[in-house]
Amino acid sequence: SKKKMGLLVMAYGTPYKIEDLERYYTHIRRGRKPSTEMIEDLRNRYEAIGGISPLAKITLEQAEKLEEHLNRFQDHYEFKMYLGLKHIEPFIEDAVKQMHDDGIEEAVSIVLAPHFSTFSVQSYNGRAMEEAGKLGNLKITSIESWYQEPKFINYWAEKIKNIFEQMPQEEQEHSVLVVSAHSLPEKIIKLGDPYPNQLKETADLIAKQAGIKNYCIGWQSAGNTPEPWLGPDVQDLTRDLFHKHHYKAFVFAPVGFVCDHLEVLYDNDIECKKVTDNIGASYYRPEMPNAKEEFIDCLATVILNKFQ
Ligand code: FEC
Repeated sequence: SKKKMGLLVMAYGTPYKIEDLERYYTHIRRGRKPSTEMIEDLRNRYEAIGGISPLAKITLEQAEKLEEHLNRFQDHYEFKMYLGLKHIEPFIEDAVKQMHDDGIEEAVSIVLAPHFSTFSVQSYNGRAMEEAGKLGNLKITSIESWYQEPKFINYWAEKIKNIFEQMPQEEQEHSVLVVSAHSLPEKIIKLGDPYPNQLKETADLIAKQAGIKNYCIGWQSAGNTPEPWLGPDVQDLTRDLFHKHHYKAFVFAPVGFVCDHLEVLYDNDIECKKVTDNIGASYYRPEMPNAKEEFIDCLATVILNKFQ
């Protein structure tokens, strides 16, 4: 008979309804309540993308399809999926507890974000490990990063190539690709965090495969705190690139994310587009991976490689 294998899929989480917004935001801020203005500002951003984020639905679909795909394409294990979120229920700890209660003794975990940082992926994995340690008799093998998976690079390279091919000739010759991820506090550099280099490497791999010469990396969605964050911010970068090179088209590839959600639908599609509108350049943003078959296959490959 097949061996039972827990599949812990971890992701950021989003408010399910607008009433969840305050406690969600408070959790992101590690228990510090946001001010009324901050809540109002966040609510306005959710309203601008249609009232609530599509993230909850997409994350669940990704996790369910991943389990299904894994069980369809191999015979060795029977994967059972548990969804664990960083900032809203079902929390990472809830998922680990459920796994333990179901008698699972071995599991593999993946975070739905491709790059490793002590601030992002490590905090997901650390929470899962800590809970498993408390419960005992549950061994979790974590995947730390998966941006190098050729199917991931291929996803973006193909989508980007398509966009460039469909541009008017005039734009094609004066265009730039901006590859981005979520900004993090700048202090991670001093701590030797691999995150900035991983984004750079991702951009190099994608640009090479897509045959793009003009490209750069940028950071987006920086937090609302006084400390310095990794830059350049994608909006500033867009303005600078325009002033230096007079590009007629900007292609934004937010490769640090995998879904349509606030950071993409607002920070890219509204905020970056404001800048390109303002300078009179065209705005392009390839489709996010979401629960597309090719992306589920990419995640499944990453998981199965862990067993070789
Ligand atoms: O609801 C949605 O559609 C959006 C969900 C969402 C994703 C996301 C991804 C990342 N974040 C990362 C780090 C930080 C740090 C802070 C921070 C703040 C916020 C706020 C919201 C929010 N994040 Fe997020 N992030 C999403 C949503 N994030 C809302 C609070 C309002 C704001 O600042 O805009 C700053 C915390 C602080 O103030 O102390 C740091 C990282 C990722 C990508 C990796 C991952 O998905 O885990 C890193 C999706």
